[in-house]
This record gives sequence, C-alpha cells and structure tokens, in this order.
Amino acid sequence: MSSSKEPKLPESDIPESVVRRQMIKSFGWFTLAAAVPVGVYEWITNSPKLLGVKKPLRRVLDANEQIAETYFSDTHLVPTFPVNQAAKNARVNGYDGIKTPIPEDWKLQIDRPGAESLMLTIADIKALPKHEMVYEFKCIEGWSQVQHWGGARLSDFLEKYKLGTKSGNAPNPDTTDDLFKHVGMETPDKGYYVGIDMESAMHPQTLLAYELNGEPITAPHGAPLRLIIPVKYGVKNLKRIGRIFFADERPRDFWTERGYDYYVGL
Ligand SMILES: Nc1nc2c(c(=O)[nH]1)N[C@H]1C(S)=C(S)[C@@H](COP(=O)(O)O)O[C@H]1N2
Ligand SMILES: [Mo]
Repeated sequence: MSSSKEPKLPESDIPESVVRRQMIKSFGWFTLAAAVPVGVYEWITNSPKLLGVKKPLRRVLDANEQIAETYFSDTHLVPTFPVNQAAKNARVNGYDGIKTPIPEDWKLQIDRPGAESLMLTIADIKALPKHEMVYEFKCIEGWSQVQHWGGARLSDFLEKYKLGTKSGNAPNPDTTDDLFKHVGMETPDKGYYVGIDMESAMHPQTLLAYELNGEPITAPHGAPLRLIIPVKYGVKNLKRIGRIFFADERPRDFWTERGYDYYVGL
C-alpha cells in the first residue's frame, strides 16, 4: 500500500496520528522498526493496528460475533447525544478507494441476483425518510468522536427496493431464510470494500449517509454517499459507496484481508 499519492482533497486537516499511520503503511514495519527511536518503536508495538486486535478487545468481539449470528435480534441502540455535542470538524481517516476525484457520472449500483442491476441517484436516496443521528464514532485505532450524521436507513432502502432477499421480496423477519447473510459494499474504483452481516445492516441506526453536520458530506468523508454503521468500528463505515451487493458467503473485506476480525462489532 502506498500513500505517496495522497490526494489533495478539500479539508486536508489530516491529524498527526493519521500521518503517522500512513507512514507506517508506506514504509513498512521493518524499515520503520530499524529507523526510529525506541520510544516510537514501543508506541508502534503497542498499537492495535499493527498487531491486530488486542486480547481484551478480541474477547468482546467474539461475544458479539455470536450475537450477530441471530437475525433481527440485535436491535439495541447505541447511545445518542444532543446535537450541540457533535464535533464541528469531524476527523478524517483513511483514503483507500477515494484517492481519485468523485466520478462525475456517479450512480449507486445495486446488484441483484437474477435481475438487472439498479442504477440509483442521490435523489433516489434522499427520497427515503431522512434520519439524523449524533453518536460516538469509534475507530479501532483508538480514537472516537461524537459526530452528527444524516441519511436514509439502510433497512428502509432494502424495503423500498426489495433488496437483500433471495425471493426478491422486501426483507421480512418471519422469513429470515430468505435473507442473504451479508451485504457487500465497495468504492467505485474497488480500492476499498467491506462485508457487513445482514443483522447489522438492518440495524435501525445503520444509515446510507449523505449529510454531516447538516451539510452534504465532503469528499474526504465519503461524498456523495457513505455507510454509517454505529454498531461497527470505523473500518466498516465505507466512504464513497459505488456498488452494493448481497451474498451468503462473506464478501471480501479490506481490513479483514489485513488481519482484522471480520465482524468488528462494538
Ligand atoms: N473508502 C474508504 N472508506 C473508509 C476508509 C478508507 O480508507 N476508505 N477508512 C475507514 C476507517 S478506518 C475509518 S475510521 C472511517 C473514517 O471516516 P472519516 O474519514 O469520515 O472520519 O472511514 C472508514 N471508511
Ligand atoms: Mo478506522
């Protein structure tokens, strides 16, 4: 992975820790270990990002994996906050799949087995009921921030367009066999991709988000449309969605391929 071609996106207030992480990514582990003072070396060896999920967190994830196996069962809501507690400048983290300009002809491609792909516009998403949510966004690297997001519920979207089922009917709690087990999402350039278990996808706080702090999402935050999924760590909150598809097998997942737990639930 190279970050030498870091994009010149607006709002390029990249925090130092991100720069550090990008350095680690591009220099590689051994180069860095050989080149930096001991204190920094220790900081790195203590970093969950490089060593994978640390043990105590790991146990929580395993418990969550079991919960996540039961469809529609996990409707617990993450805590929400008054809007004035939201960060005015939301932190930016991660540019994989968004290093090029937003495609001018951007459409949301939805692949349905046995049917033609749907090609939707942002207006189609905005036509769904809008939900705003202020909650604590959590990155697995160890930072979190209270942020204010707006968009359509993914569950409303699946319902309206009759998606996520093998029958082509709207999802129905009484016929969970009909649901695909996973939702896959990827950026238009396929440079970043995630797989989400269907239960978490259907969670009422999971949004196809197009607003941050009441304004259209900016490019670094994933314009024109991104996933906001509070029951997962940041890694699953894919920015700039290009395509959505459904599968029983786990869709490929960018950070799982780099050593993270697949579910990374909170
Ligand atoms: N396309 C894309 N989406 C992404 C990432 C990325 O590198 N590329 N990084 C993820 C990670 S690790 C985090 S913490 C969040 C950060 O979202 P933000 O930049 O809006 O804070 O985006 C997630 N979604
Ligand atoms: Mo993250």
